[in-house]
Amino acid sequence: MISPPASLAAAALAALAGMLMRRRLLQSRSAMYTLHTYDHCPFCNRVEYLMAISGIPYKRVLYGYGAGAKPEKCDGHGYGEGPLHLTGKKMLPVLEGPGVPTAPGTLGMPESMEICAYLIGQHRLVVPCASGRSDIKAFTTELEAFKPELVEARVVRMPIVDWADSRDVAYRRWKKKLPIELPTLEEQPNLCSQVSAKLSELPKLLRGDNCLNSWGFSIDDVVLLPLLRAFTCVKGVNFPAEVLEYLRLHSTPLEDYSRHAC
Ligand SMILES: N[C@@H](CCC(=O)N[C@@H](CS)C(=O)NCC(=O)O)C(=O)O
Repeated sequence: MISPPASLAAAALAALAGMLMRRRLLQSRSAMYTLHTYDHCPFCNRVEYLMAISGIPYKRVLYGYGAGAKPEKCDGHGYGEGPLHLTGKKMLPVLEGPGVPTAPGTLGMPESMEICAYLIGQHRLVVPCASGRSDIKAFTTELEAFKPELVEARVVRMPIVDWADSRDVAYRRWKKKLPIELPTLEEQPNLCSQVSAKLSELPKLLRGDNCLNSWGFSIDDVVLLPLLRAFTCVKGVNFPAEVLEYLRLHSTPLEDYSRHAC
């Protein structure tokens, strides 16, 4: 018969071994993810923020935005195959990796929130669901309204793979039903100061430690961060220090637009 202290020690050792095995399994799995992504895409950015903040390593594969669009269906815009080989659709993000659930005949999992849900479950992440807070909803709607006029003509000027080919920008303009020719950029001080004023309301919505809720980083943050980040390409918009810290511009693989703001 094993004495109580010896059985306790054996149980502790078994628990430790189990923990180490689980950690090794997670590490080896997570290192094998590939995220097919557009740097500018807010849906893709959700997944990238979640993975970066949760410390899940992944390989980034970026695509030109026009690649995979069929010219015969897009008034002559588009070229090549792009991400079509992944799911048959020209739609990102797509997560690829061992164990990632995929529909028959596809290579990866689409849909940003499904990818987030999968990662949260698979890695036992503590990322609480959306809170439904009405103040966050109002802030998001009001900020989003400035995006077409301030962000659209600037984001396509960011030096990212998404726009490396002039056909990428042309496809974007066609997709957004805008004149294909990019307009000359004009300073928009009025709109910039309205956005700056809106951003100055955000710190009081950040009730947690560098996050929206007191219970920690959550889906509310995953959804809001990409919208905020979009405005970093606009010169003339002021981000309060707390908002800049919240944006974590240097802790994700996303391009830091603020260095190229125009
Ligand atoms: N419901 C999808 C939407 C993803 C989505 O709309 N992605 C855009 C980029 S922001 C896309 O791939 N668009 C392809 C195109 O417009 O050609 C998700 O949440 O992942």
